[in-house]
Amino acid sequence: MSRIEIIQGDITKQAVDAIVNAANTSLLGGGGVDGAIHRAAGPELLAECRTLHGCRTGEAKLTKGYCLPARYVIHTPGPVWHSGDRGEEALLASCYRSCLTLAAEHGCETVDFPSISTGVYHFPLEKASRIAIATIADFLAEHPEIKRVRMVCFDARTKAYYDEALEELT
Ligand code: AR6
Repeated sequence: MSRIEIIQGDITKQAVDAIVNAANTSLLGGGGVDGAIHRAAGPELLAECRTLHGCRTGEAKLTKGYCLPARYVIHTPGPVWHSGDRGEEALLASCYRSCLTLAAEHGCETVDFPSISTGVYHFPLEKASRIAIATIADFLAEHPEIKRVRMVCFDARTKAYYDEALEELT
């Protein structure tokens, strides 16, 4: 699937139509990529997030990007990994689908994702990377209007797992 790319980098620096935030259900900020996005976007992002009244795990909500180079931020709370028997895999797939659905509805052609749930939420990276790539590929097959989706991995280890998952697909 040539419309999927994996890069290593900082998602807050990407000039794309939409970046995805690995948020929590409050949508009021936190650590990790969520903290980085709020810091780079500025306080207006938090002000808009306050009007959204949170978001359920596996769903997504869209805001403007404010001081970010990206036009929109799509916020999705990923599942916290427990032991895999609380629907974590289906919820993670739902995060990717919900974000891409919103992106398509808002005319986004380029979308960048961080590795949802694999930081403080402890989703196993190998499983998470396979779910992410398979879900994105399925969505893109039905949505030619989205031109490119990238996984923006913060570190080399994370990137290696997504590279592998993409290779397995092709
Ligand atoms: N660009 C790209 N990826 C990043 C960046 C960045 N600037 N910073 C961190 N990452 P995490 P989660 C990577 O913990 O597991 C927050 O407190 C990071 O290395 O940010 O979904 C929220 O408010 C890792 O690979 O998200 C929630 O409470 C990936 O992003 C909770 O954390 C995800 O790690 C969500 O936990």
